[in-house]
Amino acid sequence: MSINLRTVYAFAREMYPKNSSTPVQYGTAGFRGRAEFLDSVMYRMGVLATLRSRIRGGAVIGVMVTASHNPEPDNGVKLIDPKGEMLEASWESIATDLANVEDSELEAHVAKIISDNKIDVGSSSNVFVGMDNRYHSPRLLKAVADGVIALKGNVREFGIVTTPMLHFFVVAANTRGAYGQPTEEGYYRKLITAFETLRGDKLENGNYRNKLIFDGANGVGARKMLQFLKRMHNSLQVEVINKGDGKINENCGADHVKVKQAVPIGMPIVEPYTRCVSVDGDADRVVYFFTDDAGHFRLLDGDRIATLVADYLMDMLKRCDLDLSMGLVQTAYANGGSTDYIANTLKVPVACVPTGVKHLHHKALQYDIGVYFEANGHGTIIFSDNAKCLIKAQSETNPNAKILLQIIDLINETVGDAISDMLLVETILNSKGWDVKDWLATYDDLPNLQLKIKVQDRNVITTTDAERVCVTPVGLQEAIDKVVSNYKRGRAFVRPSGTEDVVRVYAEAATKDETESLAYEVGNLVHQLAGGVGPELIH
Ligand code: G16
Repeated sequence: MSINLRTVYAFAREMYPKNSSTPVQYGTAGFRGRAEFLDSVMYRMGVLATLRSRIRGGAVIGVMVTASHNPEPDNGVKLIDPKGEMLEASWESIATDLANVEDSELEAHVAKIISDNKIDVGSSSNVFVGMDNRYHSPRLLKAVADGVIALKGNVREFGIVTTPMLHFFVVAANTRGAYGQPTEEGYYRKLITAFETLRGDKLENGNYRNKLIFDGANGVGARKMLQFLKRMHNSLQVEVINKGDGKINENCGADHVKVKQAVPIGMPIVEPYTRCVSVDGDADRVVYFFTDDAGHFRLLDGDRIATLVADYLMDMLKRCDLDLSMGLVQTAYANGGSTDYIANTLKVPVACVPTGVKHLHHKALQYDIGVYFEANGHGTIIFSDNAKCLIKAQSETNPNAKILLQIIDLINETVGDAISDMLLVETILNSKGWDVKDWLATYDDLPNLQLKIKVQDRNVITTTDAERVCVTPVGLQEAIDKVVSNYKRGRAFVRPSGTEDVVRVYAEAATKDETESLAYEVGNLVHQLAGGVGPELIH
């Protein structure tokens, strides 16, 4: 196959010219920003995915058009490597450079990527693309597809899917069906079969009730949850809210519920302690919440899911008589209460890494069973090949190992998957006979608060030690330390967001009032020392 790189430039000039001179950067989860400036980035990521597939011997690469938890005017793109992981770190800078070159330099730049990486441009290339339900996503998806076509790659469009569905399709295709069938039906079938086999006819148990409210954030997660329900055999009663009538993520969804610590818009009046779930705009994160009988909002976030799952899996390993290493991976956002519980009660090794699923996933691969969750509800569990082999062998004689095999099938190991995670939580709560009260009673969260600070250039903030220590601007960390030392059980850190143009502040302390005061003190320090813009600190 002969490829004329002139085509890459011609397409760009005619259809996807670069319309912004503001540099863009491959951030926490790919590129993100206002949709009107992303056409050229999308086209170029189609080009890059095609090259990436070629360098990986024609394995499928995924490109997901989504801005996940961001507001409606934003969009973005996440690249998925052949094993379902986020794009390899060394290619992030290649992606950033490619996204920023001028149109006139594009042809030469692509030629350089090809020669630097010794890519055989005549070889086959396969790219899967999917999108969320933002109104600008179809336009941007077409730009990605044209990028693939410009380099004569094969493109398969999946339309509107959740991010974790696309990860699933990529891995299913690259394992030639061993992981599942690379179709929507294949995805539903695998998860529903595992869930319903685990549940059997025991729909309720102890304090567990078979009913929940599902906040779909007006995103693709709502649509797909409805598809799940159509195919399930009444094994779970779910009332879906925020199905798509309002704006994506606006006053609803996992990010809103977690950060604002408040119920989403559109909540029906429900009995106290009713289990409620919120997912984000592309359904790769999930948090639980409920309102108690005093009308107080209570959150069960990613830390809670991680501890519930780790506890359950440890118990299952004992029942299976298997000695496998298990580790739990968190980020600096993990509540101090959860970290104490994991280390001192569960006695599971716990690691802290920088924000971003790519970091957590990478670390979790070091264990036989790696449980990773960000506090915002983004996470999954991964089982090594060794663990899977041992569990399979044990399942010949041990019924618990059979259950564990179904649990593995229920989990989307490729990436955090809100619906799969929710089905897993439901399975565990059911098996324990727990309601949300029992779950919440496992440990106490420290009160915590997040703020967003607008600054001129968020990159003036740099961090180390898994983002817990701020390196620049010089003097900021000393000032934070001084403030924190005045608060009982106080902890705070600051970091630039990799998905929004803000600096994030996290604070926790012994009481709610102290937490608020600490967060605002640290927020003011950022505002003063890191070039704050505008008067307010945004909660
Ligand atoms: C993405 C990443 C998450 C990260 C979140 C916020 O989530 O996948 O790992 O926690 O962004 O990142 P930041 O604080 O850097 O803005 P999503 O759900 O938006 O794709």
